[in-house]
Amino acid sequence: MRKRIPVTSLLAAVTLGLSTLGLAAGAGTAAATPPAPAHDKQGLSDVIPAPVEAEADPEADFWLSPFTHIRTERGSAEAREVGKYLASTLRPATGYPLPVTSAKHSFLPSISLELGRTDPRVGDQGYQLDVTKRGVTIKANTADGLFSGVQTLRQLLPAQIAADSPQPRIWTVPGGNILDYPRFGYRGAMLDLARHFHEPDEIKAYIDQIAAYKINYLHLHLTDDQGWRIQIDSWPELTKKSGGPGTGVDGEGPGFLTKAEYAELNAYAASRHITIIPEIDMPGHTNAAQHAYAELNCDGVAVPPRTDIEVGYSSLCIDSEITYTFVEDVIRELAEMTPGPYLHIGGDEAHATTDEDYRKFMDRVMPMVAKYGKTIYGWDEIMQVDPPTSAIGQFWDTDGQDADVAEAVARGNKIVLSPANKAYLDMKYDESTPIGLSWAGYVEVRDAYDWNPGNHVQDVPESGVLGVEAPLWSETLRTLDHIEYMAFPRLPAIAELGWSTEASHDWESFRQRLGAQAPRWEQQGINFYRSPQVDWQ
Ligand code: TNX
Repeated sequence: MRKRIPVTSLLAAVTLGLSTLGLAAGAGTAAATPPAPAHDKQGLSDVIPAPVEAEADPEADFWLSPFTHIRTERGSAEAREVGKYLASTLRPATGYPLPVTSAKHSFLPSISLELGRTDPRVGDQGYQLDVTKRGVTIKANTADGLFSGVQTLRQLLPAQIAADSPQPRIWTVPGGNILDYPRFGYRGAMLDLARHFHEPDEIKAYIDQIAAYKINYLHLHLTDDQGWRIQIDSWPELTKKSGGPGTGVDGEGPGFLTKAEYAELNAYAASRHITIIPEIDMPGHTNAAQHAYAELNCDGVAVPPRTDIEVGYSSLCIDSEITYTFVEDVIRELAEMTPGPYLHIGGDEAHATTDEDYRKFMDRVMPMVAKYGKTIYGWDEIMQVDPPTSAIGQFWDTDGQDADVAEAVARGNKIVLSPANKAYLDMKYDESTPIGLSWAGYVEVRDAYDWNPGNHVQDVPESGVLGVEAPLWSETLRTLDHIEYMAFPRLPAIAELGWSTEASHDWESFRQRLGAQAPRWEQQGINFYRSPQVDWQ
């Protein structure tokens, strides 16, 4: 019966809150037991990624109400931003005002975001979340940690919290406490803007989706044979000739990011505690640049544009000085516009460059990255040329071994794991998947989940692993719907591998929790793949 009350205004929401919560007798005490259907309450551990420790207390459930306020630490602008973000995610579905304040109204129920005074295990990304009848307290040492705690809280609320208009219902947060922190500091996703450009709004939508699973890096593959997708002022033909109409696979992926759009994306990502990593792929995958500028070709003749999906045929001209002027200009401008610490220089599949030339090229280019204040990041091939130990290698092999990578790690380099047969979100799920590629095999949800980043690469100990990343190449992808279909549900699998403990790794548990995410994705209109391996709710 209660469900028939149309809640379209705050007033109605207040009325609903009062009557269903028994708050007329005293705000904040929430002593009455609301008649919420029991199955509708989330379990304290029904979270992806699985939390390190969760102890439920069924006597301590908290109900969001029209009186709930969000309290953040006085003096921390960052914590306040997290509070405002939390309020903005909870207001549409609840219709509650949820004011963000730094004042202590101890008589009002609150969600409190506090910095410091944590268990030592919390570190710089973890958090503690305590739910009692009187409120929710999230404690962390950093705003990143608070933001992660907020993502957990969102998942602890019923799925309808993702709706974009007020829902007449009771908003139960299950009682108890959680202590949580990541196994790996780096949990990434990658979008390929070169094969098909994705508009800034689509990228922002993806940022919101991945942030919900505690992904904290977004790698943008900005250049490749088919397109150049980032404005570079000193080489304007790059985007003029290789970023416009007719560029991309089948000539159907036009577009590029202006510097203003790139800055805005970085700011948006930062508001979701995600760091953007830009990639300029070289010395191969460079046809778009060599089409835009004749002088980047050894014979001085511009190459025709390419709209097919071949790889490994292009190479910058290694012995020509103008190549290094070009590369330094691009690295300088990119470093200037990138707040994050990493600059990805690609380095993969340089089959048209000899090994000797590859080394010559990298020996000149890698110091440029350091010169402009960034950390070198590249596909695992860069590990062949003895990069400085600060350089990060992105492992994408399918056979779990690479002697150059193991040697680099032994010297002190760290790697990020993106094995193509596990973590590539552009691989088809099975033979019937309408989009995607299959050169690394089919990757069903269980394939994406059932591996261990800590021992995946032969002779690489867990201490050599910075984290995991799920790349999404765009040869066959055009739209946000396509991105979502390939990322969901595999992206949450990779996110869990990056965050949760090895001891908690359990396919049965994961597939249960994954199935329970479906109503949330439906509320958000996420176009996900209903894998037959999962019982979708
Ligand atoms: C390999 S893996 C590539 C990309 C393709 C991708 C398609 C790697 C570093 N390079 O150029 O887009 O496969 O799955």
